[in-house]
Amino acid sequence: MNTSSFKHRIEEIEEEWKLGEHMSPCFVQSNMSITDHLNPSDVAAALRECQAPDSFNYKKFFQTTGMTKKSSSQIKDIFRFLDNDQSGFIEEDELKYFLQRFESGARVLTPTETKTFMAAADHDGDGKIGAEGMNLFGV
Ligand SMILES: [Ca+2]
Repeated sequence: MNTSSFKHRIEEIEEEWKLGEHMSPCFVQSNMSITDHLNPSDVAAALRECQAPDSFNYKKFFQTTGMTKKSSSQIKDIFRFLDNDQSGFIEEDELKYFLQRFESGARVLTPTETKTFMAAADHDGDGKIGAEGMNLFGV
């Protein structure tokens, strides 16, 4: 690769990064698919159970998807998948788009659901879910 085409490639990459910043978290592509870890029909069933706004129950959701039966290393993978910006935490915004990480056509969580979910998982009260909240996925 010569210098000018290398420079061009760098510019392309920078352009892609800029585009990424304006997208909502649910549209940023990840190499991992949630169905690498979960059975697609279980995920579909779990999403059906919480179709109606304010009907989301994280315990029920984790049970139906089979997340409660996963090993701690699989839970870590799922956690990283939900941590869309790779900050090491699941922030309120990422929680809002939680269902869309499982199915892109799913609804966003309502403010009440997001707050309830956050309160249950955010044990140290810093407003985001860190490693301490991972236990939640294994309940
Ligand atoms: Ca994050």
